[in-house]
Amino acid sequence: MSSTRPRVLSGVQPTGALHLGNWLGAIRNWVDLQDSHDTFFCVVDLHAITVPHDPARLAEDTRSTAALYLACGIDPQRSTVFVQSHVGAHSELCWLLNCLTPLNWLERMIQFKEKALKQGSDVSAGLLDYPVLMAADILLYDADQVPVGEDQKQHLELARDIAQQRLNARFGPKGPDGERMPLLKVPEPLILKEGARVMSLTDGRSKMSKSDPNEASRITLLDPPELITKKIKRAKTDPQLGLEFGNPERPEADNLLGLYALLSGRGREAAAAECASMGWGSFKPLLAEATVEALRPVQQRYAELRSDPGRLDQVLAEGQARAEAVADDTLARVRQALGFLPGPARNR
Ligand code: AQP
Repeated sequence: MSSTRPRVLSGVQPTGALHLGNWLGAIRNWVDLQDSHDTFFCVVDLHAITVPHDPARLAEDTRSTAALYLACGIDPQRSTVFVQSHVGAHSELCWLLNCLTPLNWLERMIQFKEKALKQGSDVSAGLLDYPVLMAADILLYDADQVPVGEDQKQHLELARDIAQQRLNARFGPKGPDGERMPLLKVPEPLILKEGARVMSLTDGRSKMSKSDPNEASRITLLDPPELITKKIKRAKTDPQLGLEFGNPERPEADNLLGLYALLSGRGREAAAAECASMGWGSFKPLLAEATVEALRPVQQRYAELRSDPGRLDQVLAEGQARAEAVADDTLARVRQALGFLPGPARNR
């Protein structure tokens, strides 16, 4: 890990079994980033309780998510892998940022409106506050870049506004000419390559999601081969022969062909040529086989990791220590800039 590399931070919520969207849209890209970036990956368990959650599942989902990061190729020697709630600075910076963030900035967040709508009257203040916690996650690590999908662009923009307009412009240390200098780094979005959006197997127009009540809508990374084959067999299709990309009338063809291109390793052009005149009945077994084969090594590594819980605990403890070293430093800078009296243990 070299400190001269741009730093990135990202995470997934432990809100259930990770699926192909989480893998192809996020974690697979993180694996490549390890070659070029200083990488921090956390399991964002504090975010997971912004919607109703089951305490009996949270710890298990947190462990399985962390184990899947490693099974997918995140290397704890090269990346800092940790659990968000293990680093207290996330909650504390979130509070400080809360007090500086205008309420109406949060009220216009699209994800809040969508998720709030789904929950009816039982919407927590935490759901509204989700993007401020996300801003704290990012800003604590002086991240240069944040990998974002379409759905998270607005939240990153908010994190940038909080850093720039509410912290740096108001509380940044004054330079010799009286101008304010940056207190926090303002992160840039890192737009990632193809595979960014995987759609539901039962509706090609909505994204594959952990919270979709219909389990047939997603393939999880731990689904056994028979279940993968069954889900693909039942996936929604259309009456047309031949698979193709980019036809707005055929979102399922676009999605499933995209999955085949990625999971088989053939790439989009070769996959499109191979399947251009193929019927669904021939295509689906091909996609099922490619999916099973792509997930096989991930599932093998996952089983190994889960059979040795001490190893995962050790990775997370080391990750916590490395993350805390950076996060506590940033928090101390912000506390000082905001005028807090240092406590005895914070005498810096
Ligand atoms: N369908 C998807 N296609 C591509 N990328 C996806 N991601 C999620 N779904 C897809 C990416 O996975 C990362 C972590 O997501 P998250 O768990 O923090 O939250 P999410 O985006 O809300 O994912 P889900 O599965 O839809 O979870 P629930 O249902 O719990 O809200 C992010 O980088 C995301 O872009």
